[in-house]
Amino acid sequence: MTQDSLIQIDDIQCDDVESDEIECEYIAIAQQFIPKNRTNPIEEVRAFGNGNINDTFLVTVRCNTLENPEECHFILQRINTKVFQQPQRVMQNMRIFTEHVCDRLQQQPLDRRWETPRVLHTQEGQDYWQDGTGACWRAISYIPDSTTFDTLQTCEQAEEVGYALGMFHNLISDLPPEKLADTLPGFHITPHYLQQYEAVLAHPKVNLAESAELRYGLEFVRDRQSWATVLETAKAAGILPLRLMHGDPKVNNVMFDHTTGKSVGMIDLDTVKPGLVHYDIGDCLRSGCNPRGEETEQWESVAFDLERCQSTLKGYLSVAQAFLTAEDYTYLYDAIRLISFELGLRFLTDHLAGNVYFKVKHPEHNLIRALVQFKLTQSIEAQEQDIRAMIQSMRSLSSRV
Ligand code: GN1
Ligand code: MG
Repeated sequence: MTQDSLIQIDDIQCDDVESDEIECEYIAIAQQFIPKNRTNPIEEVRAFGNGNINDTFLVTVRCNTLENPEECHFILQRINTKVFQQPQRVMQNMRIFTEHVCDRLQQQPLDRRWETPRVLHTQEGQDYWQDGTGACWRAISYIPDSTTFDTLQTCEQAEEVGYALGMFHNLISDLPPEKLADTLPGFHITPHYLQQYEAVLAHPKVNLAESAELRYGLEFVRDRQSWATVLETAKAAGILPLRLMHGDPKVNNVMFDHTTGKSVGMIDLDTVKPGLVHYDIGDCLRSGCNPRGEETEQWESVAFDLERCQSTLKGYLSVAQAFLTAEDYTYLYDAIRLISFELGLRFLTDHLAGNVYFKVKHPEHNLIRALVQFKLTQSIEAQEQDIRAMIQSMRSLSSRV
């Protein structure tokens, strides 16, 4: 917890916990989300996960053995309002989404565990809370007995990730896209990222000749600019329909049950909004089929794993073949290639802009991240025929298209 995240609160109540002053500030914030009639003290607030945008904490509340384990922890997040400039819209989307999915599951229960994170209200009944500095905080229920993985170890896990995304899309396939607001205009619109890149490139914060790595990145983007409009062109032509999407279905946003090892839900719902399911499929595969993970320093050895791709698509299509059209299949290969390229482009732009969007641990962090995604894209391109053949054979197994 950093000094610059100190918050002004008058009545901090943490006499009965052993905590330093800063933790005490966080406890006071977490307290805002505990109903007034619940007297259980907060035991701990600690940093949680590896998010690149929001700050996330796990709150532990003292519980007795009779209490529902779900009540013993919750997730506290400081919303990055430079990125999500209208947090009320984010929260409104989450509420509409959650209500819809809960209703659906009540009417058509699944034969396996599936959880949806709930928004917890403040003591005043609001779905987020602003502290004295204007920072925006929200709380979300914690899915008990579950865990996430930054990289996948097995094809079974890859299939479970695919199933989770398919189930997620299935559960919102009957919620009209216009019911949800656009919480992040331009998100996953590749031509928009190319425009930002060009603008930053005209006034870079780094020396463009600084390294061979940077030159590789710049050339990589230059050679693919004309193709990068592929999904937006298909969307504008009405070939690919606007649907609701998760927006950030990387593998560590899929929760796995501790005991069964099965996926039980998807978290990080900030970017659930109208878009293309292709953005999600591409994002899920660029994340799950890179065994080294997106944070590796060994970017030169990054490769796209075809077996995991097959398992993920198998899991996804086991649910999604019910709603995918023939055109949807046609664009799957481009989606896989595009979203890894797009993320590389976003990281590279942020490097050139002086690291203003994604959190970084060192000045070259975004450059290395960009190279990881570009190497992955290159590996996808080298396996194009195999990936297309795999998609074709899975498509012919589906009776509909
Ligand atoms: C960001 O904050 P996080 O890690 O959930 C980003 C995603 C990227 C991801 C890459 C709103 O997500 O688009 O794929 O980093 N989210 C936003 O790790 O830009
Ligand atoms: Mg996210």
